[in-house]
Amino acid sequence: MLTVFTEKHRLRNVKTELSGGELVPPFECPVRAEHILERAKTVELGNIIAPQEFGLDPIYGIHDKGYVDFLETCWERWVADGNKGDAIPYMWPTRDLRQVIPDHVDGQMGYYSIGADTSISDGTYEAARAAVDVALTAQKAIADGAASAFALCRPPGHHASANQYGGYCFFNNAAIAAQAFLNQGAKRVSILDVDFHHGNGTQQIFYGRDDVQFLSLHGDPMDSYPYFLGHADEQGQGKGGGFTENYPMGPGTAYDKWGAAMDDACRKINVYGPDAIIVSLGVDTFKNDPISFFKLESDDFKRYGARLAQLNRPTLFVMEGGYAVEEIGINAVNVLTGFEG
Ligand code: SP5
Ligand code: ZN
Repeated sequence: MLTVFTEKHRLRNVKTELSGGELVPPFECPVRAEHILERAKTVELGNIIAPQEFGLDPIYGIHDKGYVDFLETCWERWVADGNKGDAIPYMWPTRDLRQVIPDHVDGQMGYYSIGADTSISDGTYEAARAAVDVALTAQKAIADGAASAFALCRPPGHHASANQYGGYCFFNNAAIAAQAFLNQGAKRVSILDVDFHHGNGTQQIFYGRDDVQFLSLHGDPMDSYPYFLGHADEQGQGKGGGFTENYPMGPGTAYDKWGAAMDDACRKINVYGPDAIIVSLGVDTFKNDPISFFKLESDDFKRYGARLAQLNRPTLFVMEGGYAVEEIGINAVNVLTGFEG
């Protein structure tokens, strides 16, 4: 399987994450991608190529221009305002407040974010742009005839909506790739999100549409980030009704239950009959993940990779989360080798 990777991911390298009331080293850190790349080389997964540049147009197909402009200028404006640390929001336009976009960078951070877990610093925008190019280059390989490809994206994307960042995500790499398939003539695309966390951004982007089916297996939002989306009764709206499927699962969920949900999702994908499948590949379902509560073993990643291969459709893997850094390479690449059989 082809892997697309760029060293530009290292530009995403914030100092701090607000976690548990402290500023800690970020869970989403550069060594994650390096370990996955090393493992792909070790098992000789296939060629590794650098991305082409696709520019801003595919991003504007999914994200608002005001949001993109904000991400491009946030850090320089934050520094110009005299701040020393990473840019972290602290005020949001919640429930009964007005949704007027403020001029000040502090207010815009609140307007354009879903939470405080995602700091911004120098290079964040450029790395997020490069991650989109990684996803689109892998998408193009499939459009050109490859059966599958691996977009080793960093930063991840599935928590980013049309106009909000958070959960370590800025541009929704998987959503942008899905739109590329459609623009090139695909009638239907399925996005299967196996990251531990609900893919709220992807769900929001496609909630009212019938040309992208979104399915997510994740920690029950009653107990887990992102807390405010991902319940089983969210199934799409308008002509998107029935094209969103959520499988929230509780603390301690192991492969017996998780694999059954995966099987059900695969059956629903077959009924939908997509021209391509995008797997939002987070491996934070692993038993040792520091911020998650599922109990998958390393071999389980191979098992569900093999299940995905049975769908027998063009499949684009887009890297999302996974924070057990020592095992992240083995777990992510196990999905891909399991898929290749
Ligand atoms: C792509 C992805 O996997 N994003 C996940 C974002 C989760 N961010 C919140 C993590 C909270 C960790 N700190 C909680 C400490 C509570 N004691
Ligand atoms: Zn996650």
